[in-house]
Amino acid sequence: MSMSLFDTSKIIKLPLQDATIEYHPQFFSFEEANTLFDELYQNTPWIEEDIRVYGKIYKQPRLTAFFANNQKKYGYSNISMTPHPFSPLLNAIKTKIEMACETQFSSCLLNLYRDGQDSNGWHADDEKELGLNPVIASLSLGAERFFHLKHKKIKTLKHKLNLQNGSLLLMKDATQHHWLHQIPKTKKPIGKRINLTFRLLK
Ligand SMILES: O=C(O)CCC(=O)C(=O)O
Repeated sequence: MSMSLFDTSKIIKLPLQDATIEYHPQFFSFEEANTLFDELYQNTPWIEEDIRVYGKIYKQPRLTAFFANNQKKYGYSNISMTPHPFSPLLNAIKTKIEMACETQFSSCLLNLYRDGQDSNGWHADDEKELGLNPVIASLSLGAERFFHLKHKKIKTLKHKLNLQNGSLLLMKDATQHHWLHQIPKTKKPIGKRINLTFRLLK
């Protein structure tokens, strides 16, 4: 598919203390985003990982797949993911995002939220291999889901935004140091959502 040029006219900077977060609502048009969703949904080697919570094993409440341009494994929450090589489609998405945010990425974690019962609990993207102040570029495709943010120390500082189909969220500077984020479950009947988070693993 051909991808439209990046439109800088609509970038929303979230006014949050101790964070640098930009939201690009229409990074991809709805039409492009729907095509990307279908291709990634069909052609990604999705897996359902086991996670350990307080010594008990559960199924992770979403499917995942990990891609990188090297062999480095990525570990979080007792999970160690071995990368697949980037597909031409993922490489094209990566290049467009790299141009937009003037940052190079080495890996991409894909999450598939099958319905409102799939979720991603409170966490920061602060694994050691991401280094200090990582740039995390997070692309949303498919159903809209709420993205919650809360400050680690100042309990009154919270924010939520609805991540729309085709949108890109950029988190930079000390954001991961000061803030946690989550995708909560919802009882609303909603469709599937794919999220791609591009990262540079050191
Ligand atoms: O699905 C999302 O928008 C968030 C994904 C996320 O936080 C992660 O993979 O670390």
